[in-house]
Amino acid sequence: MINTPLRAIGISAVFIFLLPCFHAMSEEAAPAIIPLPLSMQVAPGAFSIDAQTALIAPDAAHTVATYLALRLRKVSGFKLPIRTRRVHNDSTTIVLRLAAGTEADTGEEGYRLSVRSGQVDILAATPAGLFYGVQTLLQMLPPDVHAPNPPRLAPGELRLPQVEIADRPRFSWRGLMIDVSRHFFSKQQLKKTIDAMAMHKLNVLHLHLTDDPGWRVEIEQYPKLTSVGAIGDRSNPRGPARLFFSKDDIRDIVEHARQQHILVVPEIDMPGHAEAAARAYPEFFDGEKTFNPANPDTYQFVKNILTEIMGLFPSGYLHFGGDEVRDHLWADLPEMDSFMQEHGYTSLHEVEEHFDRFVSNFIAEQGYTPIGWDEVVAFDVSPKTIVQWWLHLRPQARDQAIAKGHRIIISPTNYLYFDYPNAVGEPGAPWEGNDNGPNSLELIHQWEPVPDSYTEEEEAQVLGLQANLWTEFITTNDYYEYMIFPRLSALAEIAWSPKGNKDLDDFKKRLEVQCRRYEAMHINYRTPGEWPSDFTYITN
Ligand code: TNX
Repeated sequence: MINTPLRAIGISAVFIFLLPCFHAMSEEAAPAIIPLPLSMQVAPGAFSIDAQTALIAPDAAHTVATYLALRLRKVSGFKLPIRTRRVHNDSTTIVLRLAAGTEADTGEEGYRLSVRSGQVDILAATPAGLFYGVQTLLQMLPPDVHAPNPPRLAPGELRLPQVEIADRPRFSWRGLMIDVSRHFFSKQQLKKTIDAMAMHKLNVLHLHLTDDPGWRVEIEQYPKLTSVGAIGDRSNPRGPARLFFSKDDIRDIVEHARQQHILVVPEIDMPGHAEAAARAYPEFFDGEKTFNPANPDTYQFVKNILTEIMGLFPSGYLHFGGDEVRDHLWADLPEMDSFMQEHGYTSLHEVEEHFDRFVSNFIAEQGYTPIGWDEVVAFDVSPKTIVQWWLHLRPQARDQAIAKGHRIIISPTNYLYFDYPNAVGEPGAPWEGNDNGPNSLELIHQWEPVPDSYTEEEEAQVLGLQANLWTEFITTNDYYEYMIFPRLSALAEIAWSPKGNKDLDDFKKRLEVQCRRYEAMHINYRTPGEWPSDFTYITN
């Protein structure tokens, strides 16, 4: 009787005494990794990177080892040697191993990461898997490791907690689209975006290169596409500047992305959303902003452009748009009647189908995978076409694509449109009558993108997820980053981490560290729950 309360006091005293230590230990013990790995066991102990640490990597892993060595050199000044095998006087080693047999448990992009006191092991089936293991390793170090020019860390700060991680992505397509037509964003800004994507283990950068306000990519056979079509943007239609990427710029962006296992997928939007090209070559258009499908020469024009684009983007994917083909003047074209008669068409719907089928088949015949916005599902396009579902009010389009056997990418407006506001009253696309979010960080993180009703086979047709940054209203780099970050962290987590209950509180705790990383990267992220009142943005 007397013992009980005393014992209780004794026990709680021990707990009160120990709690801070446990806390401190668990802080070191649970690194803030975004996206959350599939499994992670943490134990007391650590691995310290110092001037004596060696990187061990076979030839096929050399590129990833060089990347890691460079990142570590920037923060430490250490020139860590890279060797193909251990030598006996190596004191501590970081071993990168490629083993084809591991594919069964890591998948193509997964990895295992083990940190013990004297050795770190990263094991994967592919260099991409090793690269993601390295990204996880970097997130275990202080946030400054992510700075473009990091300050030198003090010796002892390069400590990795002892962990065993097994990780692999849920989806193979983890993308972000940037619209460089409505407003142009520089090569430097795209490279900065690519670096941030790599930290999040995202792997597709989709560039919306053409639209009504501007044509943003050099095409040698049709120089007016940029000398005329690249003038101005949505805020300043008359320019004066020509804003576009030269072929060298594109090669530079593609290479920067490739080094970080990111594919750059070009979009040439057609037959609609093409006013910039129509200003340059009106002979292939309907008098306004839509390609003229009744002119036989239009098809050669399209083929020549797409051939140059494929030469420039080795990703193997080409997005041909196909969205919002409306307000065209096809019915007024003098050659339309005979075109329809010749093909036995009775509606302009069939004419649009004719065009989309031609373009998707041409892309597929060249060995590229065509991609179209979900409008194309209404047509008999190449079965190889990946359908990108965006119209959240039309889930039938998504389901129809699945039923027709297409692979799909999920990017509905009400979750993954990063041009939509984060919260009510905040900056974002102010489309009137549009269902405009808000697409909050929390909403995205808690969303299950694949309908429950899908069978396993249907789910396998879902390639993955993509967020889209349309830029009608986004005029500055600061605004652009404010809309992307930190929502990109939520996107990464639903695209990479396993299906199932996602712990929002835990995510938000990890996000605090992620925001320190954003600061190190000079990213103008939105502080969750706040936005600066002096922010200037267009509202119409
Ligand atoms: C719809 S999504 C569009 C874009 C706009 C966007 C604005 C899609 C395929 N078409 O042209 O920029 O909405 O949110």
